[in-house]
Amino acid sequence: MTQVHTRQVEVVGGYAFDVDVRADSGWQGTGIFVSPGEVLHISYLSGLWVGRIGDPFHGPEGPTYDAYPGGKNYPLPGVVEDCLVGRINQSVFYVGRQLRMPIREAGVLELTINDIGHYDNRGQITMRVVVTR
Ligand SMILES: [Ca+2]
Repeated sequence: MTQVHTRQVEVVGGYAFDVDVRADSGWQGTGIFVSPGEVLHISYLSGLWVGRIGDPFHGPEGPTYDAYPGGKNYPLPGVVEDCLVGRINQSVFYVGRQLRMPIREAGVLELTINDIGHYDNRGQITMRVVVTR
């Protein structure tokens, strides 16, 4: 697993991190450990990526042009390809532009693009991850 660049930033009432997620890599460890009782908030800050050279760049919501659901061997099957998805242990979930999710299982947050062919991907996006109790 790749370890991505994570920067801790100051926020009121919790701790927060800005995480760069690359399009040309599979699961990327954020180094952010979450525990039951906490709430995970993820929101889009900046950047664009693409899952195939020549297609229009887009954000973590996935393409709005020529979009298809991910196949059964994708990180999150049945959900639009090239969107941002997350994983804690074996539990995979859609992130997109924004997520608010209570934590039920302790683990490290990982992020990736919902794709299996990373060789033709370009760009990266930056997400803000806030963990509150
Ligand atoms: Ca691709």
